[in-house]
Amino acid sequence: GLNGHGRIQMRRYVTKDEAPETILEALKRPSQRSTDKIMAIVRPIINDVREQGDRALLSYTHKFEKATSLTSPVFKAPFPESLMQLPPETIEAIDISFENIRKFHAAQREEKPLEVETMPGVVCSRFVRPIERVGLYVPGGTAVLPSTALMLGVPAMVAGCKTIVLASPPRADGKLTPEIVYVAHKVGAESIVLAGGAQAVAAMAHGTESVSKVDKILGPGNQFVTAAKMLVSNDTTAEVSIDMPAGPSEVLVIADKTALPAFVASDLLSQAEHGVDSQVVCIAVDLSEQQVRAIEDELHAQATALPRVDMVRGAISHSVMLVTQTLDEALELSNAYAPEHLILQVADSIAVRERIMNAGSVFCGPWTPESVGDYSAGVNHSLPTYGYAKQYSGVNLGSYVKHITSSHLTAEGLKNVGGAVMQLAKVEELEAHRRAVEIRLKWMEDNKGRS
Ligand code: HSO
Ligand code: ZN
Repeated sequence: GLNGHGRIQMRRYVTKDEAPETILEALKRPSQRSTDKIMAIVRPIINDVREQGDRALLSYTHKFEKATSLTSPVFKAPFPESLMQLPPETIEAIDISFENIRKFHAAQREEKPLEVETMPGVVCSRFVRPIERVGLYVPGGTAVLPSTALMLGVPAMVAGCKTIVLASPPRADGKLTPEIVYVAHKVGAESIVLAGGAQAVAAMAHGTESVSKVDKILGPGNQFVTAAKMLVSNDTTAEVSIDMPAGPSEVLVIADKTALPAFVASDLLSQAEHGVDSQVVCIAVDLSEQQVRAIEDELHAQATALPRVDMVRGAISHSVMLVTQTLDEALELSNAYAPEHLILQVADSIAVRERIMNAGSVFCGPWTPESVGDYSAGVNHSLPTYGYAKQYSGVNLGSYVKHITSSHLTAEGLKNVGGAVMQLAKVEELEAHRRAVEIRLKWMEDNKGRS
């Protein structure tokens, strides 16, 4: 159970004493509820919202969020000031974070189109356009997450998306967290959908009487939200894409002898408090029994003093401490695990970072707790989990745009490349393709000297 009172401690393995399979097994993510079961729950919800629109959306919100007083599922901008009343210190914190996230994502813009002359007279180019309408899902649940609204909304604004729809489950009193409304206002959101779960995803994917249909849905969520995103993105009638599959949050900390046990423990705990299904991993490089103990003691002491100690207990119960002999071994394990967040509390963290192949976001050195990236440094916190850092990037400016390529040939260019085109068309027996070149080359021949 979650309410135990025993010592809060990760399972510990000394890698040289174990078979490699044991270590890989220990690094397995906790298994998720079967996707089939989740899909079976989510599918009828999506169908209801698609067919019944607002009526279904509202009734699911009444049922799941207990927000029975809610009579409309959407707030349209401009949002009234009364919905964003906040203490000045919160406004200031949001403003600082907003500005840093804006700066870092604005720097990801490609200022001018890419242009390459592949052969004389054959010019290939590529340019960027924003995705027109995006739907940003901000989870509710055990914590309010205005920071997630920032991480999803600011890059959408920077990219120039025309319609930004934000969805988040309302509180039981039917209201929305004022911080989220303030962020929605700052990023220029068109509307806020007061709904969560599969029903919110369905509403943005298909559109309802009052919810604008979007072209892409981004943002983290529980297994129902993730399943719904997967279903709508596979449904050709929805014409919508998604950012990436999402799983529970994770952190991996690599600590060597230079690391302070108290700092290491604090980073492990800031991830563990997200939820009982969070996973945290600590790789201790060449630490003595006493040094490993020091981290474990700190973990227990700091954990028991936390308000969310029950979450922490759950998370730590399936988390691991690995003690390796070398940094090489630690990096190999970390790259195999592909953590969402990787914290390097090692000597010369910047040099070590060069050797990271798989991770969502890397935090370097003793003065860079994950929390700074979660909120305010400027990097994005919407990152690939569950090992997907092997093939996915976290949310970034590129998540909100698409690239269009273009080619422009001169007559000279067509002469230069036309032979290759005609030959390949011949190989593929696509005669119309071949003739589209031939007819032009012939025209040039016939009109020689005339222009
Ligand atoms: N660490 C979380 C993001 C977050 N932390 C939001 C605090 N608020 C997942 O990357
Ligand atoms: Zn966090």
